[in-house]
Parts: sequence; C-alpha cells; structure tokens
Amino acid sequence: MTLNLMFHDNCFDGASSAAVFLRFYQDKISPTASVALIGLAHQPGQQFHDGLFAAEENAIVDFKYASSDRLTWWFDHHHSAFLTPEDERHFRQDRSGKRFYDPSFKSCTKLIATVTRQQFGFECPILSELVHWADIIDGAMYPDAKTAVEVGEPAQKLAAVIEANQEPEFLHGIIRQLSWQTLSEVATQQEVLSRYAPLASRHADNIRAIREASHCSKGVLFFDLTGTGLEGYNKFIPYYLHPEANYTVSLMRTPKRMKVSVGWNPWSRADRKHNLAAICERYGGGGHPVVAAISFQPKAGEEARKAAEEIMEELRKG
Ligand SMILES: [Mn+2]
Repeated sequence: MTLNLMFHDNCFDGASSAAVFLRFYQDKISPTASVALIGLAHQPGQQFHDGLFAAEENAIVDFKYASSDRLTWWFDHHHSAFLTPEDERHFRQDRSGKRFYDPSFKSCTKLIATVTRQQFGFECPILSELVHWADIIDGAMYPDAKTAVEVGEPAQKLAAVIEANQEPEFLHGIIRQLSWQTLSEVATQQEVLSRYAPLASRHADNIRAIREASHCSKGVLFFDLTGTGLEGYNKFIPYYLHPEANYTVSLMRTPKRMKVSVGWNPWSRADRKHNLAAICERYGGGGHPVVAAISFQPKAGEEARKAAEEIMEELRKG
C-alpha cells in the first residue's frame, strides 16, 4: 500500500495532525504502507495538482478540501475549508466515511484523535501530550500574551522551529518521530534546540520591529513589515506590546506571496463581532473566525494594502 499524506506545512497543528494520522494509519489500516509526507502551503491561485493524488490512498489533514475522487482521507477544522461551493457540495455527498470536518475543534490533531478513537477504536497514550499541546498552540489557549511570547515550554520551541523550517526532510523526520515518541522527547532533542537558538534571537528582533512599525487606533493595531525582510513572527507579539488592541491587521512579503494577516486578541475583554475567516474569504483568503489571512501574488502590493485598509475600516467600526 502507498499513501500520500498531505498536511498543513510549517504549522505545529499540521505536523501534529500528520503524526497522529500516520500512527493511526500504521496501527489500524496498513502497518507496512509506504507513506510519503507532503507539506501544503496556502498560495494564491490553484491549490492542488494531480500528482498529489498519485498514491493508492491519499490523505489531507489540517488543510483545505480537494474535490478529487482520489482523495481517500480528509480531516479539517478550518472555517475556510472549502475553496468553492462545489467543493463543499462534493464533501457533503461523500459516503466513504473517511472525510471529516468539524470547525468546533481547536486543533485538527484533537479532531483526528477523537474521530479515530470513536470510529476506529484507535488508542495511543504516547500521543496524548501532543494532542494536548496542539490544542493549546493552535487554539491560542495561553493564560496571557506574556506566556505565549516568552516561548518557555519545549512544545512552543518546537512549534517555532516547525513554523520557520525550510527543510522538508527535517520536518518529515520530526513528524515520523512524533508518531512513535512523546512530544517531550522530540522537542528537547539537540537537533530541535539548536534550530531554536537562532530563532530566539530573531524573535527578539521581531518584537523590536513590530514595536516600531505598529500603531493602534480604535482598537485595531496595524503594522506593515513589507520593507523589513521579515517573513514570519509569533502572532501574539502584537497583543504583548499592545494589550489594548482588539484586532491586528498586518502586511508581510515573502518570495512567494504578499500576505495580509488579521487576528483577534485572545485576551481582549471586548465582544468579538466579526468573523475574520468570513472577511478574508471575500478577498480569496480564509482561516478561523479569530485568525485569518489572505495571500496575494508577490507583486500585488497595492491590492494587498487596499484590502488591509478596507478590513481595518470595517473592524474599527466595532
Ligand atoms: Mn489547525
């Protein structure tokens, strides 16, 4: 048996989802399957090409639905799981019993662990620490912004390493380890810690850059990182610097895309009146109600800036 296991790349929940699914698959479906891991990133334009579904079984976890009849397994919890209404119809008509969608879950990892236990009798205690942390990290369940920004726990350090990773082979190794070892064992190994060290100093630089670039008006914090060369940051930094902000809107440029990110302050005492995934979907993006993003072509700077401004105006109205 061959399996293509696709997962949300550069994401702790994506990697954890892949690890839990991989272990489930080996324990309950096919112990000898040859499994290829494939990280998927959100991109403007067409998302899936046919080669992704070339194995005997093809699985997607923590990522958008593909209306391919060659898709065998699918698990997702994102609000914006369907690229089109046709994709959603395709999913609703599915009778395979192997495609699962529940946006009430904070992490896809927990969704997979729950469904595979209930429907396939899959139990694996060494994974429980991983499932616990995926829920905290993907669900932003930290007690305060300081805990989230200090990155004190090994799981948080591993998450930062995964988010910054640019070597697919390294992440694939981590996923395979996470399916057979405890999270603590994997997260505290030297290979992970040595990758975290340079990120820790970059993290401190990012805090400084965001402090300088950001300004808050009517509860909405804005910063533009396109001129800084910065390609990613801990998404809680804005609320650590500006606890008074209810929302953040930011602009960032990477070689592959121009990205508008929109977030809700998880420690805000205000009532959230906007669904950020729904707002971003209007521009071809998506995500969760509390954190969402839009990817534009790298050259579409003006288009991205216009979208960011429109979104800020909407959020400032309260
Ligand atoms: Mn997720």
